[in-house]
Amino acid sequence: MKIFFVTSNRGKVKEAKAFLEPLGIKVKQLKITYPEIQADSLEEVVKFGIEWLKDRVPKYFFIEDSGLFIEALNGFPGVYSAYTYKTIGLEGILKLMENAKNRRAYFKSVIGYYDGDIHMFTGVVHGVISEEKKGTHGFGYDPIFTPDGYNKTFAEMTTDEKNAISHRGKALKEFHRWLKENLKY
Ligand code: ITT
Repeated sequence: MKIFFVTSNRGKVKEAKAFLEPLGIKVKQLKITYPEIQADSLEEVVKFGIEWLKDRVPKYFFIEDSGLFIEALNGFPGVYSAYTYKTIGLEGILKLMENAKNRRAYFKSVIGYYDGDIHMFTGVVHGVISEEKKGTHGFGYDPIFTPDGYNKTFAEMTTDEKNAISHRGKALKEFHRWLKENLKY
């Protein structure tokens, strides 16, 4: 089966392909920019995005909204992760964290799939914000996030290694489980 992934982020597409294609699901990127509302939760952003896209994009499609939630910053950048990345960037986050004793943070991913109804799948990974940038793989905040149980950042992992433990990998796993139960492909 083939499904569209509506996103402008090539890093997300690479991860979704690496996870879903070996399972027989072809993923095709559609670069259509949709409005991301200012909301308190990733779920609300996803729901609004799908409502806007559903008459503009062929079925079947999914979108994904994700964010990095840092304890010492009361959950910032959270739903503002994309904007924060583009403005203050990794250096800005490391600066805000300079004197923080608590470096705990988590990534959350919400996938919204549309087949006439909206279905959501979520994944979370906990870890810490590293003292400095490390690694060149992945994208976004990967060079400053070290998942629990590891002493390397996401940017020091291969796509498969990251997918096995990441927020997006977990959401993709739930998504795949649902597809298998609900569709014949
Ligand atoms: P879309 O077109 O899919 O919206 P985006 O990059 O704008 O792509 P989001 O709106 O979901 O994505 O914003 C999430 C932000 O968090 C963005 O800056 C990403 O770089 C970052 N992010 C999300 N998942 C990440 C991951 O697995 N590793 C590192 N950074 C991540």
